[in-house]
Amino acid sequence: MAYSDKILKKSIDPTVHQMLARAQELGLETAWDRYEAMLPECGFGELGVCCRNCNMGPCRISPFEDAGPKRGVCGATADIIVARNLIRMIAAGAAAHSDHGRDLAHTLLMTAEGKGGGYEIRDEQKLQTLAAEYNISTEGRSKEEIALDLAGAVYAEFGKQEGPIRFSRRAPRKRVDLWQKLGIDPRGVDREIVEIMHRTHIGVDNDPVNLILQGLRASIADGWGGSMIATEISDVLFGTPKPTRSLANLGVLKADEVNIIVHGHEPTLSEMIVAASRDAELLALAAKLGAKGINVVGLCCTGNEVLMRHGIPIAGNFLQQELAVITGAVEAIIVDVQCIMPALGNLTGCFHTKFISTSPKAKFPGAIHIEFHEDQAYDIAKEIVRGAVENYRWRKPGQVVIPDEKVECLVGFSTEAILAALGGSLEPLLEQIKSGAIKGLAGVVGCNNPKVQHDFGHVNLVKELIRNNVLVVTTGCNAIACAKVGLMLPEAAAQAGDGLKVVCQSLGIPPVLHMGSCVDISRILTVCAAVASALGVDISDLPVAGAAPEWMSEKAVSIGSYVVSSGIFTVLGTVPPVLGSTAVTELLTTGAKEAIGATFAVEPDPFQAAQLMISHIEDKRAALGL
Ligand code: SF4
Ligand code: MSK
Repeated sequence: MAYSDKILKKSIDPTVHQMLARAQELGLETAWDRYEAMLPECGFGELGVCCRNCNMGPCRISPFEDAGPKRGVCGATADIIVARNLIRMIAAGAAAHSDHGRDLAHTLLMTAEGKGGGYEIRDEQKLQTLAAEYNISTEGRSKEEIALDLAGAVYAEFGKQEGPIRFSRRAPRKRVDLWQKLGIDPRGVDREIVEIMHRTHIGVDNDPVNLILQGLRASIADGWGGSMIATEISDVLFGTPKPTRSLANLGVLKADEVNIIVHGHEPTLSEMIVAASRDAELLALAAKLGAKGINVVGLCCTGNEVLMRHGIPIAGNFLQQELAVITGAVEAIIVDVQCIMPALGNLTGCFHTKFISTSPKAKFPGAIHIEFHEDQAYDIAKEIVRGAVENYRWRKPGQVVIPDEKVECLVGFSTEAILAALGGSLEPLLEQIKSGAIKGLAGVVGCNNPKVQHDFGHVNLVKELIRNNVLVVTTGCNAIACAKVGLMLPEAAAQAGDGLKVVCQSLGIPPVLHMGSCVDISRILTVCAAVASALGVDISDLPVAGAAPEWMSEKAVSIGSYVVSSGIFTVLGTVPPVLGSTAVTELLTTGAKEAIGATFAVEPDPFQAAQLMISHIEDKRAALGL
């Protein structure tokens, strides 16, 4: 079918074209329509120069040299306002990741106490490793006893008032020394977030550099704290991902089965929904109602969690959430926290789809709220799945339009799985980097954003990197974009440069490795730290770069900040709201290099972005004498 230019420009994904045309036909709006209705977006907001931090304002600083106010009522300049706004974004992003980590610690605690309604400790090896890291004795103790102590220890990290957080010491010594020298070696993430909120209150910290440093400190507490705890404890509870095959894109929805979408971020609920979907009683009920089975699929990072661990198919990334509902084939979309559009309430009301919220922290207009509690996890999950199955009878087959596209992928590349693929040690990877077969590593992550063509930046940046022998590791919505175009198949090695191609072919791995959800960027930090320590250098010395081509969330601001604070040059594809301050912009794009050995760059064109990353990698290779 031929689609209008307007539709084609919105995405490179054919399922998006098809479903946007379908939305038009049905008179339904999506994020793209709402984005257009928002134009022109507020110029003050785009520049980051609007302040609402007290009720003498709102104040906005004129970007014009010769006209308009240059100070807020309190005297705050554009530099102060931009810096304050930016670090409040970091605070929100770090809070989201870290609260996710805290919930996992809670689930571990409940499980260890025997109150985890269906959860168990699946990766005892990782439990032992983490216990050793925390100096928890394991000798002659049950896994529950060890888990109880571990849960207590990681819980305590969040509110730690003084002293380092444990996982931050996974970073190379040189990096830790630098953090200490700059005064940004973080305490517990809760404390760092509170301090951001305090410092950005009217009349507290009014030094842009001092403000940004606190933002970096909170972000490090996220990356090397809250997020890393989320990843590690998820692995203990649900198993560390191993390579597994699956499918990606809207074509994973099935015309003859009950379709259940899990969407959001935490694995706690989705793990149980997957388990409940295999319950014999519910399968029998589905059959009785004429469905051939129960098909659970994922969206966004909750989807990534169950994709990585169970090979549950992934229906799409952030901007596809509404499109999945518009297929008319979804019995229930079950959500927990983060990246869930409140628009789903209205939209699901146009179909038979049940929109079910489960977290006490995240309620939505138009949603049915069935609160999830870990101590009754399986029973609640079963009730939710039962509701979805019973809803199958209300599906209107005439309203169902499911795109055909679904693409195979090989996922599940946790740090441990990468090591296993390499034969148990990093040495073969280091050898390939030293020989130049692999030029370096790139972490490409982040969201979708209707400001740019959906998936265009993600896919083209990654293709360009692998073509130039850069091995790509990915998480979040970039990972889903790559899976949808076949970049996560070992066969995609054919699209890589000669050196990377041979390495991938000999190991049987794709040139783009799916490392998990947004919090699992902590896995990328762990790999970089291990490589740097093996070479006796800092992370900032490595031929490594990061990118978020289509980012939109505050979590992405925290991620970018902790990645740069860890010494990794990072290219953003959409512009952060900082351009209203030359001082802050210069600090982030140039000044940070001297202080922390890495900077941000902003480059919307993915081909140019790839060049920036490749030339950075080349420079680092040269400095290492490679
Ligand atoms: Fe205006 Fe200052 Fe209040 Fe911000 S803190 S709203 S700049 S008076
Ligand atoms: S889901 S934070 S849109 S990557 Fe993690 Fe995707 Fe960004 Fe949400």
